[in-house]
Amino acid sequence: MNNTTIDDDSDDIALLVGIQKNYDRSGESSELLSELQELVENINISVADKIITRIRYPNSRLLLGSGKAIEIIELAKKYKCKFIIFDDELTPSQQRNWERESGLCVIDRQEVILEIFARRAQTKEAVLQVDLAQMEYSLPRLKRAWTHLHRQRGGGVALRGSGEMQLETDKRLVRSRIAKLKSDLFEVIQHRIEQRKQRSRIPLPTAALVGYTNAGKSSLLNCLTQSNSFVADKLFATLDPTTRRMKLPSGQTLLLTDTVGFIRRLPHRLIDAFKATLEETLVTDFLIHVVDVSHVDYEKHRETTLSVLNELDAEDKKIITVFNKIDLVDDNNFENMYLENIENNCVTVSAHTKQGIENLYKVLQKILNDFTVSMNLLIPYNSYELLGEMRLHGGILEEIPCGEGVFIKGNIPNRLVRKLKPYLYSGDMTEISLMQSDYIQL
Ligand SMILES: Nc1nc2c(ncn2[C@@H]2O[C@H](COP(=O)(O)OP(=O)(O)OP(=O)(O)O)[C@@H](O)[C@H]2O)c(=O)[nH]1
Ligand SMILES: [Mg+2]
Repeated sequence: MNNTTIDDDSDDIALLVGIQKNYDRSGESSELLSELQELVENINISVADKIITRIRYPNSRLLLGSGKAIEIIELAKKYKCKFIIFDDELTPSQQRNWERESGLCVIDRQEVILEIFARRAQTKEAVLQVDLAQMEYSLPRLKRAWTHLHRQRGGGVALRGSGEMQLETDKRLVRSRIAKLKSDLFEVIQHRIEQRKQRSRIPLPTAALVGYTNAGKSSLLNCLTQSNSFVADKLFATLDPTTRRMKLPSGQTLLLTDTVGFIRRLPHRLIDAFKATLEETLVTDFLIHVVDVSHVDYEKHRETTLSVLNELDAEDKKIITVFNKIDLVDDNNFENMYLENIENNCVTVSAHTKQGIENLYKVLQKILNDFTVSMNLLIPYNSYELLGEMRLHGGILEEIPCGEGVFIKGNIPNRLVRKLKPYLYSGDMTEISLMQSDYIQL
């Protein structure tokens, strides 16, 4: 069989297959299959039909029994499908067996997600990360009858015949490309670590927006910071972390970082690949977990995000839960229901209509108060640069120039407290007013 490339083509049609195992919660496979349909449509493949098949034990050759496999292949041919797409992971040999039996391109959810990431990646780092994940995915699959969805499977490595000699050459090429990608990535990551170090010199509290894909993280970033990050009704619209400065009504400022969304059965190699990017999330002071509450599966989405955070060892971070898209939920009393609980840092909002944003400000302020200490300071004129740092932070409540320096009353970030301790002012305000009047008279 010749290697064939699957490109963007309006005639690309797929049959989706979900597997129901004995221990699966009822309804779970059909929810996952609907999500797979959304993913598949995101790469311009239309879905002819979705079928769920029950299995007791996975079959090592085809994952499911051969009778069922024949049925699926016949159905796919009846619909003139180019693809059979499994929601469950196929081993390289199962994938090969399916392709041999059907003569069609047989892929799994992992490969679909990898393809979406490949199409969305914009920055050098994201491109390298996805490229590496795709290479590692395809290395044990080089014997496949069909090429990767990617135009040139092997990322520029032209794959021709399927003879053993050719296979060895292909493997060598892919391995050397993997090594090159790793070393390029190392450099890019070093550069970002340097940038992060520079950013941490600014003593602003930081938070990351995390959550399931399409929950509205970028929309919330735009709503809170009056910026215009890329928002789209697409899965994985954001792949690169974007950081923006946000100001609370109190004048206090914080840095917000938008991140890549999560999804159920996110390929492990992608979590690994994006670990470096996601680490940006982990170095923030706290997390804002955005949940699309208008989605029927929002509870599952929430659990998935929490479990990925767990894998990233971020579960101990303080988390604000923002139930977004409340405008799409019919029940007007919804926000008064069990979800909204400012004490527990849960709020319901709409990034579109701004409903509930005031409550989010309140929760953010409450959290920021934990990162700041209320202080009265007298900064001498020869330490003016400290004043600059405090102004940047935005926690200054009063600033009074007087004879000996500038009197500051403010909420000072924990990170600056040690540096500012020598300038603590223990006198009272009358003295400051007196000093100020002396200063003005001069
Ligand atoms: N009705 C309504 N739609 C919203 C709201 N917030 C976001 N959306 C829509 O939801 C879709 C996804 O929004 P994004 O902000 O791109 O979501 P995201 O979480 O950044 O998604 P990824 O980057 O793909 O992970 C877009 O079509 C938004 O317009 C909201 O509060 N109400
Ligand atoms: Mg986004």
